Amino acid sequence: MNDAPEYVPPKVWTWDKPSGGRFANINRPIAGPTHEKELPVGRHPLQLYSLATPNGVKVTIMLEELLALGREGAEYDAWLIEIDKGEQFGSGFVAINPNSKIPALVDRSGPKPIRVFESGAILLYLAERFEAFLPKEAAERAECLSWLFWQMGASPYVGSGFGHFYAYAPMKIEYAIDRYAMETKRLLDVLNRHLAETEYLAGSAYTIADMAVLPWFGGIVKGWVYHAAEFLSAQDYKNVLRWADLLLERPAVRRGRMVNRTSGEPASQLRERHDASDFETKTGDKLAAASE
Ligand SMILES: N[C@@H](CCC(=O)N[C@@H](CS)C(=O)NCC(=O)O)C(=O)O
Repeated sequence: MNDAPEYVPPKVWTWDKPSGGRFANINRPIAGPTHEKELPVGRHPLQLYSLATPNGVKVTIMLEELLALGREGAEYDAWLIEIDKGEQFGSGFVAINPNSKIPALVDRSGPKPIRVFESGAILLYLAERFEAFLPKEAAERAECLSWLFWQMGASPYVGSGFGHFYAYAPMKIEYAIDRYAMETKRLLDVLNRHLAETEYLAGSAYTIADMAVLPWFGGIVKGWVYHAAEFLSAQDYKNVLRWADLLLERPAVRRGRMVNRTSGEPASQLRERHDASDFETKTGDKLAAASE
């Protein structure tokens, strides 16, 4: 029995108190900038403004994969946007993403800078621009785009639904956790059944669909997203685990996961990336040793 008084919604909702929970300080019901702040610009053609959340990591994995493939035009500066400090609401960031969410990319290789926001759009933009990781053949391309957009539609149930109520909400609400755990498990089962039939999501080739899905659903089964692997019985999703392990062997995936990371093992954190050599010299452990 829950003895808390039942919440009766008023006729009109108003923003009169903080909502509580992990991100209460940055949640607000209006868009637009909260302060003036220009974005820094580095020397490379691509400027990424991000953080190593599952949505951010998709793009850094793609950029590292493109560089590993020898696409020199994919050299990039990765600037850190600390969302818990509200940096996504600075005027410069809002100008490149009116939705105030990481990741956002600016391609400065042409006569006019091109902004791209939404991680799925960024992956597609890069795949088309560099002709990589997006199949050309119609059926495989359709499969790749289907799984890419599946991820974009599915992850809010995992993040804003399951993750929010399981890990971040100020109180544990059984109804909400049940509702979103059920949906997250259903999504994992969709993936697990598909990966019983195919090596990668779009078939025999590794594509942007794998890069998009790995940080969320690979993260759930490997336990680094919301530490919920046991709660969701991750061991049952054997094909998802097989596929996640296959991707995690890729050096570019490992590097991509380090960029703009601000937590975890210091050796796994490269807060900003401005050169390929930064992975050797600028990780958290190296910076700490250098300052001793
Ligand atoms: N659909 C967007 C979602 C991006 C998103 O939710 N980003 C989060 C971090 S994972 C964020 O920037 N949150 C800041 C905020 O909500 O103020 C995408 O895939 O790019």
